[in-house]
Amino acid sequence: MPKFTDTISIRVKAGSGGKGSVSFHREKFIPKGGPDGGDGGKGGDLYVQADIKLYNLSHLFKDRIYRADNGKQGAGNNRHGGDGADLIIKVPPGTQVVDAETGQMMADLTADASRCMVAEGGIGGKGNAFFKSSTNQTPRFSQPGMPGQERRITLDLKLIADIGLVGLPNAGKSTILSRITNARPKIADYPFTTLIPNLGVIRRESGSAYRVADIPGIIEGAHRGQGLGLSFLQHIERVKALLFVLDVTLDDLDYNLKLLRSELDTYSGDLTSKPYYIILNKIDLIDKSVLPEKINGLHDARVLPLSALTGENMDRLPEILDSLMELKRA
Ligand SMILES: Nc1nc2c(ncn2[C@@H]2O[C@H](COP(=O)(O)OP(=O)(O)OP(=O)(O)O)[C@@H](O)[C@H]2O)c(=O)[nH]1
Ligand SMILES: [Mg+2]
Repeated sequence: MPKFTDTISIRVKAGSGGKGSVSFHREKFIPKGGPDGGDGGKGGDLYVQADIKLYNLSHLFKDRIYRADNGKQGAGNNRHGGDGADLIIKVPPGTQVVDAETGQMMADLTADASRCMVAEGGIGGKGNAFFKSSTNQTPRFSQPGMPGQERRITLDLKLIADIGLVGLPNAGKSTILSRITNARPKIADYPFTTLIPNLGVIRRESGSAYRVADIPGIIEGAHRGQGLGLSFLQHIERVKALLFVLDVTLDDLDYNLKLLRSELDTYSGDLTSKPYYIILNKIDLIDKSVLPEKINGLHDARVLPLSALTGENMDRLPEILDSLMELKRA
C-alpha cells in the first residue's frame, strides 16, 4: 500500500557562502604584485514550492536534512566564486509550511507554483583584494563565507478539493469517485477500505474541472477516535461542497445522516454549513416501491438515489455537482 504522508518534519539547510580567496598577483618579472583574491560565491537558497502534479508528501523523508549547494571559493586574479545552486522542495498545492521550532506558519501554498523561501543562503566572504588599503597594501587575510540558514520545518498537507465525499464505511464513496473521476481507488466489500484520502478530477464539457476527494468512512464516536478517527477531515476542510453518501439498504437513514453531520460538526462547524447533496447509493439492492419512503424519511429536498454499480441515475450527478459549485460562487 502506498504510504500516505500528510504531515512531515524535515530539516533544511541553505548553502554557506564560499570563502574569499587570499592571492597575490604573480607575473614574470613582477615579483610583488598586489592582492587579487576574489570573493566567495553566495550559498544556494532553499524553497518549498507547490506542484499540481503531486498529491502527497511521500517522496520526502522524515527528519532528513535537505541542503542547497554551498557557494564556491573565490580565486586569484579576482575571480569570484560561483553561487551555490538553490534547492527546491516540491509539494502538492494545499501544503502549509510551518517553522517547527516556533510553530509559526511560514506559507500556505495553495496555488500551483507558489513558493516560499525557507532558508536563505549565506553570502560569500570577501577576498583579500577587497581589503587592500593605503595602510595595508598586502592584506594576507580574507573573510569566510556566512553560514546558510538552517531550520526544521513541518509540512502539513491539506488537500485542496472542491467536493468531498462523506459517508459511513462501505457506503460506496470510492465506487462513486471511480465512476465520476479519473481516480482508481481501492474498492472492497468491507469497512475501512479507504485508509488514505483519494483525489480525482472531473472534467466537464463546459471546460471547467474540479477535484473530488474521497475520504475514509466515518462511524459514530469518530471524534473520540473510533474507527479511523476524524483527523483525515483536514483534507476536506476547504472543500466547496459535500456529498453525503448513504447506503440505501440501511434501516435508519435519517439517523445515519445526523450522525455524520454531528461528527463533522465536532471537527469543524464550517464543514456542516457548506452546500451539500445527499446520495442514496445501492438502489439496485432494494425494491423500488420502498424508495419514496426512504427518501421522505430524510426530510430534505436534496436527495439523489442512484446505483454506482449499475450506473442508474449516475448521469444526473455531474449536473448536481455543477450546481453545487455555482452555489458557492454566487
Ligand atoms: N450493489 C451495489 N454495491 C455497491 C454499489 N456501490 C458500491 N457497492 C459495493 O459496496 C462495497 C463498498 O464500496 P466502496 O466504494 O469501497 O465503499 P466506501 O464507501 O469507499 O467504503 P470505505 O472506504 O470502507 O469507507 C463494494 O463491494 C462495492 O462494490 C452499488 O450501487 N450497488
Ligand atoms: Mg472507500
